[in-house]
Formats: sequence, C-alpha cells, structure tokens
Amino acid sequence: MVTGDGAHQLTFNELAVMGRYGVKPKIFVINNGIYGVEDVISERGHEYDDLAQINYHLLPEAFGCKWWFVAKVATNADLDAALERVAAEDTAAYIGVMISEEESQPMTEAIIDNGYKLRTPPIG
Ligand SMILES: Cc1ncc(C[n+]2csc(CCOP(=O)(O)OP(=O)(O)O)c2C)c(N)n1
Ligand SMILES: [Mg+2]
Repeated sequence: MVTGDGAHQLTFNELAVMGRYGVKPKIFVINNGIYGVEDVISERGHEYDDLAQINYHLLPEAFGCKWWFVAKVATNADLDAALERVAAEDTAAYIGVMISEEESQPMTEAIIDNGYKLRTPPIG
C-alpha cells in the first residue's frame, strides 16, 4: 500500500488490526508534511493544510505489529536499500518516505492558481 501522510492520519488505527491478525502488508507512507491536494482545490499555503509531524515508522510497534521491518528514509539511496530488504524478506514492512513539500507537487504554481480560481466564484 502506498499512502499519503494526510490520508494515513485517517486510517493508521487499522495497524492495530493488522497486528492483531498477523497480516504482513508492505506499507509506504509518503510524508510531505501537508494535505497537498488542497493546493490544487483551494490555494497554496493555508496553515490548515499543514499536518502534525508524526514519526510514522514508530507506529507499528505501538500498535502491536511485532517483527515488522520499519524504516524512515529521506534519500534515494536509503529508499533503495529499504526496497531491497522489502523484496528479499517475507516480512511486513512499513517505510516512512520523507519528501520535501516543494518537490511533492508536480503542478506549477500557475496551474494551481488557475485551478482553484476556476472553482472559486468571485465575491460580490
Ligand atoms: C475514503 C476517503 N476519505 C477521505 C478522503 C479525503 N481526502 C482527500 S485527499 C486526502 C489526503 C491528502 O493528503 P495526503 O494523503 O498527505 O496526500 P498529498 O496530497 O499530500 O499527496 C484525504 C484524506 C478521501 N478522498 N477518501
Ligand atoms: Mg501529504
């Protein structure tokens, strides 16, 4: 499963169920620190789109997921190393992938501006 940090903040309680039943998922949490899609549907830079910073890779243990391979990665080399382990081992894996806010939005500011303005009726 690949999830964003904002989406995962609504769902990570399910880790406890995974721990309880001993399932072995491979989970990647793409952590850009924001509810990024809001850039496109409202506008950039609202504080309410900033997310609480969680050390996601510590969650599996807290939720009773024993023996999971966990990692927090911030470089391509570290991600590659984690992926190699995930591929090689028959284990549950949970990888927090740090991405900078600037790098996480594939659209230009001009396109985002245009997008949200089209959806926002003018006032008055
Ligand atoms: C089942 C469901 N619940 C809630 C939402 C509302 N929702 C839309 S985007 C989003 C999360 C966006 O933030 P993130 O996962 O960090 O992704 P980013 O845009 O930063 O890549 C959520 C929870 C949804 N789309 N579907
Ligand atoms: Mg996000």
